[in-house]
Amino acid sequence: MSQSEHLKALKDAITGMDLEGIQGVARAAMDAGVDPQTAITDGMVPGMVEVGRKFEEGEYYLSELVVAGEVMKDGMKVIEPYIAAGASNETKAKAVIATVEGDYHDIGKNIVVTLLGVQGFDVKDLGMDVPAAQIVEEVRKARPEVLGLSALLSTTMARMGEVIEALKAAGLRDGVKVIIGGTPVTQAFADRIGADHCAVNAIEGVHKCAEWVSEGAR
Ligand code: B12
Repeated sequence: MSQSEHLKALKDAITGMDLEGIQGVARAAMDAGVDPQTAITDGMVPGMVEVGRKFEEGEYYLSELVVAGEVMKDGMKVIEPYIAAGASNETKAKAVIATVEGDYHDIGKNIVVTLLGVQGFDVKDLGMDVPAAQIVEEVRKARPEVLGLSALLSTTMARMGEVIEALKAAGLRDGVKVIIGGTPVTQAFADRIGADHCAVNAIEGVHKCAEWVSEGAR
């Protein structure tokens, strides 16, 4: 099988909600030497985008979203160790990351956590549905160079602004770079709420974090 056939098989396993098959498909891609990051970004993620489109068009229901999410997570379990094996451990900085309150989407955030780890970040992952007060408390305790926030819903993205306001109120905003990500967020939104950067995707976002640290961010 060629690389593009492996990527298509990964995408099809997600859109086909192939819970039994995904790990075999992912293992075959890794055995064939497909780059693990490419397997995620050009294989599984396009599958999730397709699932979202079908949901929007009424062809898929919530149950399908749930299963597709599980399939993606099972695939990640196979692929993640291959990414971690290439870890550079160069950065030596701290990051705190969370999906904001009211939002139960964590697949994209989890990819960011993995990639930050590969860059050598010591990552504290607070999970999903995390209230602003808890995020601020973690920043106070860990004093990370970077805070990453994720939101996938147009109804929860406003929470990111609340986190930044709470950081300011606690006198912690100047000590940390804030990066936001997720499908509904834009650079214009980041500017409006006072975030430092809006990630185009996980890879670009993690590069930005590494750049900040190499510039001596804080
Ligand atoms: C899977 C999924 C779910 C799963 C989530 C499972 C899980 N554990 O995450 C479940 C079933 C729980 C779910 C529920 C709902 N969902 Co949903 N879901 C999706 C779906 C299909 C895929 C999301 C995904 O995982 N994509 C793959 C990942 C890898 O991509 P990503 O999250 O965008 O992340 C990438 C980047 O954005 C970036 N990134 C993300 N976060 C961050 C953070 C930082 C710091 C950085 C640097 C980068 C970064 O990195 C990632 C890799 O590049 C999307 C459709 C879509 N196209 O996004 C809908 C979607 C997000 N859901 C939607 C909706 C409406 C819902 C529900 C309200 C449905 C309902 N009626 O109940 C609920 C809400 C639940 C809640 N309160 O959160 C809508 C949102 C519309 C909107 N704009 O508000 C979407 C867009 C579907 C649609 N087209 O209508 N969903």
